[in-house]
Amino acid sequence: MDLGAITKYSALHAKPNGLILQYGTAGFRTKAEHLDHVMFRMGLLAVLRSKQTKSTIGVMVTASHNPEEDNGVKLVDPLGEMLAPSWEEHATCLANAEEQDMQRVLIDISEKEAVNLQQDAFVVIGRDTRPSSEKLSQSVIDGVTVLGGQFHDYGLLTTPQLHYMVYCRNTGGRYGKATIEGYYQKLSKAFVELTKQASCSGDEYRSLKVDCANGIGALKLREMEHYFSQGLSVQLFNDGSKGKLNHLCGADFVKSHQKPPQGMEIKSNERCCSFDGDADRIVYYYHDADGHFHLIDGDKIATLISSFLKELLVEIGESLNIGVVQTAYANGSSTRYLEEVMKVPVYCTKTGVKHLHHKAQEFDIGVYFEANGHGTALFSTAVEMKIKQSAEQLEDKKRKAAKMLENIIDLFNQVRTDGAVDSWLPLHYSEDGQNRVWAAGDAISDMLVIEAILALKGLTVQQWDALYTDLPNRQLKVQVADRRVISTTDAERQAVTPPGLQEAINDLVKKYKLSRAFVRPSGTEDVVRVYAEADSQESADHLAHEVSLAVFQLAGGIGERPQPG
Ligand code: G16
Repeated sequence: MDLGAITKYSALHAKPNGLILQYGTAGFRTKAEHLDHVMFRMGLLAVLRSKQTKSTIGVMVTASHNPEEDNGVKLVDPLGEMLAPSWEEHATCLANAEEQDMQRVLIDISEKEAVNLQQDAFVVIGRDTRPSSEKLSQSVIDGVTVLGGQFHDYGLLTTPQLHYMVYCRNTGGRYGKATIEGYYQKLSKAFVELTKQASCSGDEYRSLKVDCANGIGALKLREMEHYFSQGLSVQLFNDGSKGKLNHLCGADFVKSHQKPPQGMEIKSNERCCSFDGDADRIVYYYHDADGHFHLIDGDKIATLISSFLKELLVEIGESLNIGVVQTAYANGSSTRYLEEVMKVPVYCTKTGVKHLHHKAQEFDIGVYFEANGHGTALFSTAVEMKIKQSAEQLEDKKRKAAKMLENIIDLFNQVRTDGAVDSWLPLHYSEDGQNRVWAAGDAISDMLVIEAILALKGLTVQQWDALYTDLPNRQLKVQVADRRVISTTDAERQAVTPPGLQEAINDLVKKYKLSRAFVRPSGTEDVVRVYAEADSQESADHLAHEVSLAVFQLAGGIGERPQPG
């Protein structure tokens, strides 16, 4: 370690005195002007992680659904997964070390993690379309180079595309080519193969309107569309040519405001979807003949996918265990439908795909989606092996179903292991010895999976929506002086602190039918999130407002008191 060079460069990326940031739900996020030092230091940390794992590590510069003025950084571990929790702690320590302590923290991490500093390091970098992203990714590069790491800067990418690049590189190209064309070809091939088998291929199934949140999704979908145009034609809106990133559009806006994005004309019963700012989330929606807006969120996406997978397994004659993982935001109706109608076990974890992913790994097939549209399906190595054998051996009808399942696995952007992962990965992290490797939730791949399933099943968007009726719900944000005063338990469904808050919520919930409410500090924005559901929209709105007032009073609200409606 050339400590002199690190000190010199670090001074060029100096930390504002006293600024404290946490590695939150999905990395660091705050106003872009506060992030230069964090980016430089995450470049350093990525080099250490790369040396320790003898693998390529990814650094994505993005603040995803946050406003354009924010930015952030997510680190990607060797198999395309989120950074390991122990390294999240290192990241927080390094980002918050005052200038004079930075070297010591760096050395501490190297010693604690037994990093061989002589080992080569390789880091791949991607960024979203925010005005601040290019400069901030240059700060990452400064951090990488000052520690002697090699790097490849992919420039503009969606977050899932960077995950793809990381595991392509760490699997020596065996999974796919670590290029943007490689990604387009891999997903499109699986999609086109699948949709060829669809008997419903009329225009209704072939066209989709996509709101790209004025973000990176627009650029990438435009580059990709001709690869899959045989099976689907997409019309892009909010493509960044005029509007602001995530402003009045995008998956987060549509989900939390329960209304269509601006800048998109929707005719009745047209199928539409929205990506978020870095294209790792997707939600669907449509207007019915009476002009009412219907949202189809991550819960209904999980239901569609898990029911399709279950049907395929029945056709193949395999009884493998499927589980669905949700968070506290999952609509009560979705949980009931999955458990009571589909007879699928459902589990609830804390917010953040890293938590859902972990739980989903316990099943042969684990489908996990947050209500906000972030999710995917995981297939164990055992499933992949069985399906592969079935695709080769079974009689016609079963073979067809097995082939479909193989294509679905590819389309989920999941690494197919052929059971030989050990021999070609420098390091793997399987906790149960099953060698599972994974794909991140990816709006583009999820969109293609959903479109393929709808076409194969001959389902219209209205029929999909009609699987069950969502309980009316409302999400609100409350500003408090320090959101860390709120701590939670039971997968974030109960508040532990501040004292009295949970009791207040319990009393409020009792006033409404079929009601539920919870609060939690956001891990990506400086707000407390409030969720409420009840038997009518009016009740859900009232309950959410009353809970917001309780948070404001008991958790140190700042600014204007929450207003009704
Ligand atoms: C990130 C995480 C998601 C999480 C969301 C909101 O999404 O990847 O798992 O649901 O933040 O988290 P919070 O409520 O803690 O702010 P994205 O799309 O912004 O990266």
